Order: sequence, then structure tokens, then C-alpha cells
Amino acid sequence: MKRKIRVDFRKNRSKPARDKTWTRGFEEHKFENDASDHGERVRTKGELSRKRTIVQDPSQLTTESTTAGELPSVDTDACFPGRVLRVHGLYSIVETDNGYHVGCSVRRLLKTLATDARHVVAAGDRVWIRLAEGAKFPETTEPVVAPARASNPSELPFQGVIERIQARHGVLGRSVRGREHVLVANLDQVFFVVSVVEPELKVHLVDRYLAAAQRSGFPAIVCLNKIDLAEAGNYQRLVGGWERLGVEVILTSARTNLGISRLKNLIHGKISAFSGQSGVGKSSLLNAIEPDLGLRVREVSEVNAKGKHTTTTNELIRLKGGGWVADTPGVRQFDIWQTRAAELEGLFADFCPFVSLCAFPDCTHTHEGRCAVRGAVDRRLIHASRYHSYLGLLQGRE
Ligand SMILES: Nc1nc2c(ncn2[C@@H]2O[C@H](COP(=O)(O)OP(=O)(O)OP(=O)(O)O)[C@@H](O)[C@H]2O)c(=O)[nH]1
Ligand SMILES: [Mg+2]
Ligand SMILES: [Zn+2]
Repeated sequence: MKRKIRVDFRKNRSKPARDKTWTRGFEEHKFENDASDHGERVRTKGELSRKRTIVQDPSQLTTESTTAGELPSVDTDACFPGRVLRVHGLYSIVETDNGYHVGCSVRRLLKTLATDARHVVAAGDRVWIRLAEGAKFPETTEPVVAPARASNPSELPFQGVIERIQARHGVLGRSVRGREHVLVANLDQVFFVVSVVEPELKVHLVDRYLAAAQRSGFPAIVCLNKIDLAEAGNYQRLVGGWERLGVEVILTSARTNLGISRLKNLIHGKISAFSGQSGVGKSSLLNAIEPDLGLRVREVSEVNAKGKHTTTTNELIRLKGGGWVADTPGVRQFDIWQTRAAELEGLFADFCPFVSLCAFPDCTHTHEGRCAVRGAVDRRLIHASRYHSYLGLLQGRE
């Protein structure tokens, strides 16, 4: 899933002229006339060119920025490699490759290199740590097996300092007030969990995720949960539509265990994240995969308490069957962080056959005449809801 090349030919593109000739879809959906006043996230290239000189790693889900600056060198004889399981502000829990959990602060130099001091390290980061003065791991010839989940940081017998953070790939992030916030790093795949009901399925959220996956090179996997609560007729057409887009769809129920063995096979030996709105059942699915995990799940009585996630940390959990999973708090939306308007069309795979047929090479498929994409929408070759998702993303709309 390589990113589209065509956008690079549009070097001199500027903000598309926007006038009153909006399409019906815009008017019907009350899109704003000019997104720039509304914190738009999809920006034109001119505004972005300065930022985009950063080396881009296509395997990242939402952004190109990673660990800031150069990596300080470390004395590998005195340091231990490990993986960050959980972050509590500037303090994190690292599992060393030799099997110990260590509570770690971050070396001052790394903090100054980072652009956002609150998020110097993220769950999933590969790091080198130095143990506190005088501390030593016990000498043993037996392999040490760390617990699946990190316990309370203050109870950890080992303390240390993170000396170095390796470059990241496969980042799950979102933007918070225009700044990138890395949720989990070094992922192989992200399962986007939605529920058929409770909460109601939001098709636009799936499209947003699919665009983010397309941009990053992550495989597009949608997990449609709570199948036990719905009639097949209610979701079959949707699933068919996603499958035609090349999306892997897994029908699951944490209640009846439908699809759980398939999920188990897919996460085996990999580092995966479960993401999606609050209440869709991410923690429930992980508990169904490995009952010992005992992740906190929202009680039915709490379901109406809106705006609060049951899962509040991003945590990496080791699976007995091999592999890691991150149970992330529900992500309200996937920001396609700083995606150029011209790049966006390339993230909608179903638009591709038509894009090159538009009369204007820099067509944004909004108001331009002889637009093949809008023509395809009219002829139902592109689903109208996909087109509206595109418009929504173009406008930086939720
Ligand atoms: N009927 C049914 N209920 C489910 C299913 N999966 C989860 N639930 C219920 O949905 C509610 C929310 O589940 P959670 O696992 O806490 O959801 P979550 O996605 O982890 O939510 P956050 O941690 O807030 O992001 C709980 O009451 C679960 O019992 C399912 O497959 N079928
Ligand atoms: Mg949860
Ligand atoms: Zn067009």
C-alpha cells in the first residue's frame, strides 16, 4: 500500500479557490465555506512545505514526526535494551529484554531534544536503560519471565534511567490541539474496533481510519464487534462494501466468542493495537482472547456516563501465546495529521480510477466542473457516504 505518487507533480498548487459554487453535498452537510478558520487539519502544501522536510517513514499511522533530534550514543555494556510498557508522565515502566520490569525516568538530554516534553517516550518504544547507581539484576542462568502486565510503578524493585530511544516505526497517534501525541510506537498492525450497536456504528469514522491506514501502510483491519446484538441484515451490506475496498473485516462478539480464534491467530507473534471509540469493546475482546488479562471493562450501568474512557492508559501487554497488544483508550477520531489536500484523494482507493479523468489536474473534487469523481458518485460507482467522508476530511471536520 504505497502512497500515491501523483500528488508530487503538483508542485505549484496553492489553496484551492473556494467560492459559492459548493456542491450540493457540502450545502446539505453544512460544511463551512472556508476551513482555515476552523483549525483544519488537511492543509495545502504551501503551508506545510517547511514542516515536511522531516524524513518521512511511511509506516506511521498518522504522522511523520518521531523521536525528536539525534539519538545520543549509549554505552551498551552498561545499559540494557528494553521496551516501554506504560508511561506515567515523565516516568515509565520498561521491560528489559532479559525479563525485568524497571521504573525509569528519562535522561535530561532526551527531554530537551523532544518537542513535546510531556511525551518524550511512548508505550512500545524500544529503549536503552541504565540501572540506578549500585543496582544489579540477579545473576541467573534460568530465563526470567516478566509478568504480562506492569504493576504499580512504586512497587517495582528496580529503578533506572532511559538513556536512549530508538527511532520509531508504526506509530499510532493523534493530534491534540494541533500537536502530535504518540499513543503507541513500533506497531505491526492496528485493529480498528467498531460496534454494530451501542455505540452506533459511525461509517465516517471507519473511512477516516481506512485513509489513515492507507497513508501509513498499515494493513486495513476492521473489527466489527457486538455481532450478537444485531441482525445480519443490518451490517452485511456495509461489510461487503468494506471488503470491496480491500479491507479485512472480522466479525466478533466478546460475548459469544465469535471470531475470537481468528483474532488470536492474527495477533500471534505481532505487536498490535486495538483502537476505536469508547465502549465498542476493545478491552472485552482482549479479555476474550486471553481471560487472565482481566482488563477493566465498562459496566452496563456506566455505559451512559459519556466522555469517560474505561481504559485510561496506553499500555503494552505481553500475550502468553506470543506477541504484544496495546489496549488504548477509545480514540475519538483518527486525525490524518497534516495530510495535504492533494494527497487525500490518493487515500481513497475507490477514487483512484476516476481521479486522472477529471478535467482539471488539480481538481479537489468539490466545486470544479467536469469532475470525474463527482460523476462517479452520481453514477453510484463511488458510494455517496465515501464521498462525504472525503469532504469531511478535506474540511478537517470530525
Ligand atoms: N453484547 C455485547 N456486549 C459487549 C461486547 N463487547 C463488549 N461489550 C460490552 O460493551 C461495554 C464496553 O466494553 P469495553 O470493553 O469496556 O469497551 P472499550 O472499547 O474497552 O471502552 P474504553 O476502554 O472506554 O475505550 C461493556 O459493558 C461490555 O460488556 C459484545 O461483543 N457483545
Ligand atoms: Mg477499554
Ligand atoms: Zn475531480
